Amino acid sequence: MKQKLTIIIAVCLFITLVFQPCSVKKAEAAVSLTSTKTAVKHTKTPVSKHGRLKVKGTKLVDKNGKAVQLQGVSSHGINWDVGEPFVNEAALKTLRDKWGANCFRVAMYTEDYNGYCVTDAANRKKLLKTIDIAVKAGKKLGMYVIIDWHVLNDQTPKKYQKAAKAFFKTVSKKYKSYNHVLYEICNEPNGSATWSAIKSYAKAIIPVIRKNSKTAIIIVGTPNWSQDVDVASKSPLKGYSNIMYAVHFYAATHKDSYRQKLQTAIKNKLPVICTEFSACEASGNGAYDFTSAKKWINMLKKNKIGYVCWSLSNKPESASLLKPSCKRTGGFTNSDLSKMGKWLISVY
Ligand code: IDC
Repeated sequence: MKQKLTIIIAVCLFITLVFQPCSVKKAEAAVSLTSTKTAVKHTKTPVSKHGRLKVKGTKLVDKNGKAVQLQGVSSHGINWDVGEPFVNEAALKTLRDKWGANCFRVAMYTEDYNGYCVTDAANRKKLLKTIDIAVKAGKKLGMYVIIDWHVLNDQTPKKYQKAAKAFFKTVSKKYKSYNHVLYEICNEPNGSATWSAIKSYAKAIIPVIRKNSKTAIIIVGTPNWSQDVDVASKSPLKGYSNIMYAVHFYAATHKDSYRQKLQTAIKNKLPVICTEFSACEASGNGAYDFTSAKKWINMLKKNKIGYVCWSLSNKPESASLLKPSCKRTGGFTNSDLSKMGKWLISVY
């Protein structure tokens, strides 16, 4: 009997010693690659869980009226070869399952390098195809997809308003039966683009989308590279539903005074969403300021404001979530991630 007990204890000890370090290692790997618990165990996809999103008061809410926080990743410009290749189902699946993202933003520049408004018909078709790949992948994977009309060099969205109307007519018609598509109608108005000019543009575009989709979320950029949400909050658009306003930040450049603008917008009850951010400088390069970035993220989490990180690319610049050496376009592993990429998934 005593001998039997000794054997049992010895076997138990053996099992513990051999298998425990192994399971600990596995758990560590899971933690370093996946940050949220839900990211590991999807019983339902984000879209099957939340359904069509709505704006209620200042918040984005789901089909049951419960607040939802979007956590997303933005493509780099799909008109660049450092952006387009990463827009595919395998990449989005990794973002959903390993990173904990529930949203993908497909960024299409309007004027910069081969952008939609300055390129030829063949390339425009290719850009629409890339958007379609993102939308279809999002549908299959149950992830929200933001279609972003990426105003930047063009400064004022009024410049290509006619093209924007045609574009949003096309995409809102094409995707009218999909409940996972959101429209961002002007990434970052800047230069002399005033809030009243942006509002006039929004008033031209919103009805075009509403003709096809009565309820899709429409995100409006704000002056000064989508920083002046305080200005927008003093004079929001009237008479429309499911409208949100964009705030963007690059944490090494935009600190307390910019967070203050967001605080003002929150106080004034503006429905805000952060559709672009990074921990680096506004140039997309330079050093990271993770302390400032954490302050932003804490503020966003506290107020349940969604956030989308720039960008899914291996371009050698600080904002890229992948290392320049990453040759994969999907199925990214931990070693493919840049310092920014690793930080991001630790925050989700
Ligand atoms: C940057 C890209 C960079 C590209 C440049 C083009 O990271 O590779 O050459 O655009 O002008 C924004 C813009 C976003 C910028 C990003 C970083 O929305 O297009 O991307 N940024 O500069 N606003 C603030 C920063």
